[in-house]
Amino acid sequence: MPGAPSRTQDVWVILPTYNEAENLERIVAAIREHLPPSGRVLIVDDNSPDGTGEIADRLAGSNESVSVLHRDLKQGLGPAYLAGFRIALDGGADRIIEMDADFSHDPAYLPMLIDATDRADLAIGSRYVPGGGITDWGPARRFISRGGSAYARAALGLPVRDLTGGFKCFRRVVLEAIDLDTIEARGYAFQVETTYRAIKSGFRVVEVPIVFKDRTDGTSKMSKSIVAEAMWRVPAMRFRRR
Ligand SMILES: Nc1nc2c(ncn2[C@@H]2O[C@H](COP(=O)(O)OP(=O)(O)OP(=O)(O)O)[C@@H](O)[C@H]2O)c(=O)[nH]1
Ligand SMILES: [Mg+2]
Repeated sequence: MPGAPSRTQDVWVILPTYNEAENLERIVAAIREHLPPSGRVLIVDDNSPDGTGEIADRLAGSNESVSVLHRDLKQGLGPAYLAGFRIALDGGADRIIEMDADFSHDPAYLPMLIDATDRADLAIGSRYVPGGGITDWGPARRFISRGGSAYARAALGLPVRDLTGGFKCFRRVVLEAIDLDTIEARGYAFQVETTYRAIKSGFRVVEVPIVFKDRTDGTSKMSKSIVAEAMWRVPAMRFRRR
């Protein structure tokens, strides 16, 4: 229709939140600064007790490009992303981005991550390739993260350096192909599983360097059970009938 606003809504950022009241408004503004004008932000909030959901509603009310999915229960990152992916796919997304809401993933990297999917099907923001890194983490956290990626790489025989990171851009074909309905992982294992399935399905995966910053506001949802889940679920992925 001549004069109608563009309906192209090609890039969607899925932003899972649980108690990110201190970060949400600032991160959404920063994301929008770095997205193309047609880009969209979908906040997936699991009924955060700190009022994140109300902030999300306010942002969605005042920005046409922002929307919110409210879920009743905190079920972990994996189920939140899956619900967000389905909405993005239904909405016609061409590229779907995962990122944290706590500024660990710098929105300034968004254009680079999106551009990387011109030559690949999945682009991973990677801490463990030349040019990538981590600021502020102590030795214990570094060990868990690096060890986790090395463990998954060895267990699954994958050539990817950063398997547990959560700053990724998928082409829609990848999410359509990897059978989202059978992914049960909730924590880091979710990141490993989506990349594993993408590679097993024959898609091209690239790692682009990012420097990951520790969160300064809000609290971590990292837990022993998330690490434990990854320990058993990652090797089990190999034996899953696909
Ligand atoms: N919707 C939803 N979001 C979650 C859940 N758990 C974590 N998140 C969000 O997922 C992102 C990553 O979680 P973080 O707590 O930062 O986990 P992390 O990066 O491993 O830990 P830190 O380095 O301590 O921040 C953040 O935006 C969280 O708010 C959940 O169960 N549901
Ligand atoms: Mg974090």
